[in-house]
Amino acid sequence: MEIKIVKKVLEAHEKLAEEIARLLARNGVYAINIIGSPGSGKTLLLERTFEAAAADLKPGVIEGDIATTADAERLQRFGVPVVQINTGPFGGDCHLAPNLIRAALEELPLDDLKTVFVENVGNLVCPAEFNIGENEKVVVLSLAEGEDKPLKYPLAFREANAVVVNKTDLLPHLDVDLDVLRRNVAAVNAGLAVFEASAKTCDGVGSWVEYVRGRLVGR
Ligand SMILES: Nc1nc2c(ncn2[C@@H]2O[C@H](COP(=O)(O)OP(=O)(O)O)[C@@H](O)[C@H]2O)c(=O)[nH]1
Ligand SMILES: [Mg+2]
Repeated sequence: MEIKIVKKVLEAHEKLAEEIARLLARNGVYAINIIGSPGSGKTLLLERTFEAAAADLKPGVIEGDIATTADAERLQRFGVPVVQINTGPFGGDCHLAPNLIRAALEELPLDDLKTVFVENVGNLVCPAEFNIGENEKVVVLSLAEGEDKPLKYPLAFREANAVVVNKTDLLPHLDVDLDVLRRNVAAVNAGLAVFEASAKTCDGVGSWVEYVRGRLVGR
């Protein structure tokens, strides 16, 4: 009996994710689901991305956090539509489920948008398990987390199309070997596009922005 219930919930999630994917496609909107640990730099990378290319990317944002509207507030200066989801009132889920994404999309002017960036709840575990109808998942991993994280949290790296290795400006202060990190990423998912960047200094951010622009070509 219990197994049946679990299966039904998962089926409902999958159906909703498919519905979201159709809704996005109908509106010609490309959705990127950003996954990463708390503090890896997801929001700062979004800020840098919008500084560089908000006019072209015409982004909308769904911000996922257990509590606060802090990240939504940080993005307000760009004048882009932002919806904040707090999972705290719904039991503090560590991921954004498709029903929440569906509700958030209703608050976004999809007609006017070319991209939707979802900043998922900060962690490398739960968000990797959910298809939310996005076009692709991207992991933001900061160098300070250590080079072993792709091996320890392989699903996120397997599900993603790209990883932004952030905070490269901290390299001189850390005992992290970038070559080992690259090898670990490749061991988990050889097809993953790897960008090395510092959202602080903007070093390398351009290549990431070009990657996103490339996703919109012909759409
Ligand atoms: N040194 C350095 N700090 C960064 C970088 N990116 C983000 N930070 C800092 O790391 C902290 C967390 O960043 P935030 O964007 O809030 O991470 P999020 O929790 O993943 O959204 C903030 O103090 C940022 O200023 C970076 O590339 N280099
Ligand atoms: Mg954030």
